[in-house]
Amino acid sequence: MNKISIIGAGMTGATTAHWLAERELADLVLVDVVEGMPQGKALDMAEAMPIVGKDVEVVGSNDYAATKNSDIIIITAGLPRKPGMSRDDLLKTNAEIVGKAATETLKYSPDAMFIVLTNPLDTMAYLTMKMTKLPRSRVIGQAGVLDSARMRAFVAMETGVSVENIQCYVLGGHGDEMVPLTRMSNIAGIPLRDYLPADKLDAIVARTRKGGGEIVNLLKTGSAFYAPSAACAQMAEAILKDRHLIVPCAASMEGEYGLKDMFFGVPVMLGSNGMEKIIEYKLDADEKAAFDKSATAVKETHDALKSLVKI
Ligand code: TXD
Repeated sequence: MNKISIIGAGMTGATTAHWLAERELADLVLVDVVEGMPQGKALDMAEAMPIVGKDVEVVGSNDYAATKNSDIIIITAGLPRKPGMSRDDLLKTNAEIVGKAATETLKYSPDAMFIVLTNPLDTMAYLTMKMTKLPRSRVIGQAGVLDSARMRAFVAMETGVSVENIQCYVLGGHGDEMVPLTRMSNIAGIPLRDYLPADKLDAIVARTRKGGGEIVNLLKTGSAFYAPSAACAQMAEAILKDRHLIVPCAASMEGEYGLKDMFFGVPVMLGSNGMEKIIEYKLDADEKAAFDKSATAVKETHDALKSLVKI
């Protein structure tokens, strides 16, 4: 059986474990700093396995040693912003948490792939690669699968067509400047722009960009977790099953799309070698401008990180 360890057993971490257990994809370890919590959630999930008929071990721990020999490490550990805390304060705190999680788990699982979820996403994935010094194929950030799924869900709600027929590609940084590529998106092969009137499509694009905020406003405490964790599970499955699945993820850029020394949301191929390939779309002038704007925003956060933490 494969082994996946999830660092941070909060809303996204525990729900990722839930989706993965249902797929009987790997034995699972939940690690958190809160005493008893990962153990309790893991035990509860393990007790559900007889009901769903899956032979999966689920254990919780406060010790990174429990992650030994994992095939995949998923990092969701982090703090949300508290009153009085600046974005830079949060950046520094989460950088310490994510940096430690990445370097500690790597000691126990030197061959693992890393999927990063903690915000600010692109920058935390960048930090993970820098701190672990791993090749870029082994560090992938989750954002685009989620953002694209949100857009697909909104198109399905608008049209009544099955979500399976709807393909959408949301690229760029995981922030307000993300780039929903409507030209590449389609319903059963029909370009979205031909299927939907412009005003409806514009509304879907705007809603996608603010998709995270919409959930935060509704929940009042905490942020989205079902869809983000489903996205992590899909990425982990693509790697373990060597699917060569093309999905938008945050990847380390080495000249693709004219970008370097940064993580950015682009279509990648996921298989047993991790991030196996970056797919380069031919962008038109408007798309390129939107890409550049988003890249500038991501770079700013990368630069803020570099001024706070030595990497
Ligand atoms: O698309 C995306 N990338 C995102 C990102 C979608 C949803 C959530 N996104 C971000 O993931 C969010 O902004 C946060 O930065 C992370 C985790 O979100 P989640 O909703 O799971 O937060 P919780 O429920 O607060 O869980 C975080 C857990 C919590 O249990 C802490 O005790 C734990 O992280 N934590 C730690 N675990 C291990 N080790 C350390 N050091 C640690 N510090 C905190």
